[in-house]
Amino acid sequence: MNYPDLHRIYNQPFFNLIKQARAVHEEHWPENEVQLCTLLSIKTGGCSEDCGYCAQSARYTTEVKAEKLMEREQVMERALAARANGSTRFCMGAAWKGVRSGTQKFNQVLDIVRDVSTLGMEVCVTLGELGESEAQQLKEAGVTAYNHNIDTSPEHYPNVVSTHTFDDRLKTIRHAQDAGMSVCCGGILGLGETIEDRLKMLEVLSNFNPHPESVPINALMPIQGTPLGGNEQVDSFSLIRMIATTRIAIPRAKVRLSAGRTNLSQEAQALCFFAGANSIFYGDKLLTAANPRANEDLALLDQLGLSAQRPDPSMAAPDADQNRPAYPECEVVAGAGCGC
Ligand code: SAM
Ligand code: DTB
Ligand code: SF4
Repeated sequence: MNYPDLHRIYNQPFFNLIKQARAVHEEHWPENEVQLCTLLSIKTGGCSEDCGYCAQSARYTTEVKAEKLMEREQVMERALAARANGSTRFCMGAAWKGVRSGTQKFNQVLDIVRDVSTLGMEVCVTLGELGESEAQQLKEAGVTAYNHNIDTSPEHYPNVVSTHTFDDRLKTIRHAQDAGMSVCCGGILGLGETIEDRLKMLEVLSNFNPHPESVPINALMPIQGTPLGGNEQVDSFSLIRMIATTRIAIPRAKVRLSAGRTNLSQEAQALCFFAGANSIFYGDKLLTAANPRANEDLALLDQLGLSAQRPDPSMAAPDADQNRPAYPECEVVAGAGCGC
């Protein structure tokens, strides 16, 4: 979908927008289900990158202390607990610029993925930059989906991060897609961007070919000590508008109401589900920040007559549309090619 269409959709009167989004949602997701995903930070803090929102960057003094990569036995314990609590996707995050084949840390991650993939849950990882070979090995080890967000518009990205580029993000996404992993890719609201930036981000996401399997919409959780720690909380109506517009623009993707739910009323969350959100992070913690308590979430879903979605661990990546060029494409995004 292109920017003018997204602008028109987003700027309708609020009720027209959520009504349109609801119709698209019911057509593609008639089951009244919400996917429950549990996050675990398997390597916390000490990250070389300077993402201005992140508690885990080594460049800022935050409450997060750097830790080493978790052992596979500990990770398995947490994955088993997540499954016992009803989670169907287990998402493991690492505070790294990226991973490289042949390194001890990457081999350790592959072992963790092999173990977790035996549990019947969808396995998601978010490890930063990937090349072709790393993506292939993760796929073979049992990863279902790779999370790598574009976070904001191409224009606003350099105002938030200087240690890597928007195009670097797109290249990693291409490598994950080429390896046959589903891509989980979305962004954050509240980084000092305009509504135009939010819609330009959505324009990029909606032009992915194949489309992203899931789109996390995070609301900035301002972290003291980071450059964006003093930013205002995102207002609920613009979050709901963004979710509705995402549902309309990418009908078959799961739209995940992600970080920032601790700041949302249950009524605002209900409107997000009405407008097309059908996935949440579930469990008392995100990576380092707080999330609503699991029993409160289950009570909310029950109140709304929503049930937990079943896992689909063998989930194939979405099919590409053969009538459109593959996007992101390395040559296109890098100008001169990425050398991969
Ligand atoms: N290091 C990997 C990367 O950057 O892709 C994975 C972890 S990173 C923490 C995953 C995503 O979490 C970011 O892309 C961003 O969208 C989201 N995120 C991080 N800090 C956040 C915050 N303070 N508030 C909201 N979302 C946040
Ligand atoms: C995503 O889009 N949001 C998740 C997940 N992908 C990895 C992470 C949210 C992080 C919130 C801040 C924290 O816990 O440090
Ligand atoms: Fe590192 Fe990811 Fe945080 Fe950026 S968002 S500082 S890459 S952990």
